[in-house]
Amino acid sequence: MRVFAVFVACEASRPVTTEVASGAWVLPLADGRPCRRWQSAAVITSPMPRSTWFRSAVVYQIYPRSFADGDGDGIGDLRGIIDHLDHLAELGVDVIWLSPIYRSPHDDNGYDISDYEDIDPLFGTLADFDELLSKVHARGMKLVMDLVVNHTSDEHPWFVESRSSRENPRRDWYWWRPARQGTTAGEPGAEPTNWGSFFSGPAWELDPVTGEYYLHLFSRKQPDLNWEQPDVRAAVYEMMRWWLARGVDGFRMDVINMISKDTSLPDGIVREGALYGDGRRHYFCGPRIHEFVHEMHLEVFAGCERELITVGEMPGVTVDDARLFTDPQRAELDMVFQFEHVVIDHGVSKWDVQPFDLRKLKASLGRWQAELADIGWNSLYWNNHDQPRVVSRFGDDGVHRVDSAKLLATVLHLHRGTPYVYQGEEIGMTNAPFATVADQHDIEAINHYHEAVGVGADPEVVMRGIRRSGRDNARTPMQWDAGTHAGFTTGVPWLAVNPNHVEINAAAARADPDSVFHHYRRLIELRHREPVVADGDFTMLLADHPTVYAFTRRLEDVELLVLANFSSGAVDVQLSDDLDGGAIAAWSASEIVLRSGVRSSSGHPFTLGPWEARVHRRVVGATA
Ligand code: TEU
Repeated sequence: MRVFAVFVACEASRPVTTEVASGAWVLPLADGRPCRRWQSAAVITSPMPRSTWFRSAVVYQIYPRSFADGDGDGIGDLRGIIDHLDHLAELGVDVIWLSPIYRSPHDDNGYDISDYEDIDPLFGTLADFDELLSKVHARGMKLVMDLVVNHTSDEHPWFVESRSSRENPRRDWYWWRPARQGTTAGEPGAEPTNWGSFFSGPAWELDPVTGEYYLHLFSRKQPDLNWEQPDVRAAVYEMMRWWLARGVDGFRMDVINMISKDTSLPDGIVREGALYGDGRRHYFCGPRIHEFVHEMHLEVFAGCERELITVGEMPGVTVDDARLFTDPQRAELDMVFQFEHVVIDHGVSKWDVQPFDLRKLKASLGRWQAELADIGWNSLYWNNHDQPRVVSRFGDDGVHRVDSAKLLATVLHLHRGTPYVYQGEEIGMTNAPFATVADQHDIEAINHYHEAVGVGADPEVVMRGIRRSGRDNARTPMQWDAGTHAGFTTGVPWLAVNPNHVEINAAAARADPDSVFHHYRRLIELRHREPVVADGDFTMLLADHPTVYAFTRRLEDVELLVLANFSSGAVDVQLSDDLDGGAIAAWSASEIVLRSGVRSSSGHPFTLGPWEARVHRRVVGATA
């Protein structure tokens, strides 16, 4: 780590920047002699340029509650993860991201934390965690924690103190405001702003003890921290350093682009038919967001010489924002999770599902590839614990389930960026057949259901939206085998296992060399083997084709051509007008390094069968 001292000896003088040994005591020199009259000094550490190891890495996300239950209580835990590390080692992933395992009342399944430095007994103990970490490292993998610091649980001691009285020293660790002027606290519309919460209802909760409202962008049991308060930031950085010192390899940062709010707290626009104002423009990438994220980098990561990874979850982030957040020169984050490609089938809301349009998907992903080509870095994902299963969403979870699952993997993993595999995606798990709201566990869907039906919506229509978009689709227990409860637990699962586990399960997939599981294993191998996959330039082809996703990757003289047919019918791919002529000739001699799906019998080199995907490789200039 390099350390620079910047001294301003006196007003007139130009600041003096001197590189010094880290940790050394220094005194400014004026005219060569120690000078005691210096006015101000700043020590800046220009962080070491961070290694970009993550570019050829693949991350596997575990949702501990649903991964594997080691003690039979029906809820997944750390023991269950330890018992299944071989599954991940065989898949070949490099990093494991754990959704929250900290002490929590589980109002939002752990994204409401009451103690950042302890493991929830549901999941195990700190000793179990250390055992897991050492076994992950022993297999050459890394482990990333989920950092949830936009909000805490309302049972976190910080909030318990803060709500205790208006004079409490931690009062401004959260956002407290009196009722809107001219209103009486508790009346509808008396909330300080008209913002709606992501989990339905207003984003402000009146606290009877002090008669003031506190802000909660998510559930009322998830009060937002006030990052304007430097002590809040210092406490968060200290907690992060504590986990780094314990050996973790980085953080996935929950809604991190919401930590800076417009402190004047203006009302949001009320869209037609909406119950509340849309406050997002007042807290998505707020005024001090880059300052906070950079400060976090300097305070937590700059001093750490281990290879770490940081990814910020950022609903609503734009490519321009992402270029700033992920530009290594700016020392902020390695990558962000953007949401554009996971809202392309959203109508007025996520519950109003629109038909899938491949051109829209290509337009969005193509733009992120192009815009982060020269600066920054992309994350690549279809699934996580908040999104419905991609094979049911953009693929075909019926007769073409296996082929469409493989195709979706090929398309995603061959883009330029770091791929994320969500548990169950590697065996082609699908959305679940939820009948009624009683089958739901997720606070977002349950609150939405009651709010919508409460204002007269048809319950079946609301349930249809939840079946398509609900987060519980991603949270049904991992399907390990065809046995009772899919081998997830010897107890009663907290959420029903998808009945299709009889067919779709890890044991069957690992035993079948042609399964989705082994396709993912080959894709990950390809990324580890071929530098063009990690670093090759991306060029979109056939952007307007309604069912074919086609692009090239090029690094020096190695080029890949990826072709994927997002339909159940065969399709002829006309490439020539996209490449410098003679495309067919140029590629038909190429080697196919990965293929999945039904080959077309047409014999035309570029006819793709239903849900067929291919990866061609050629060395440019090499003659056949
Ligand atoms: O998600 C933030 C977020 O954008 C989602 O809540 C999203 O709005 C919704 O689920 C998509 O429909 C993060 C976590 O990933 C999520 O699980 C938490 O519920 C949320 O933050 C609050 O911590």
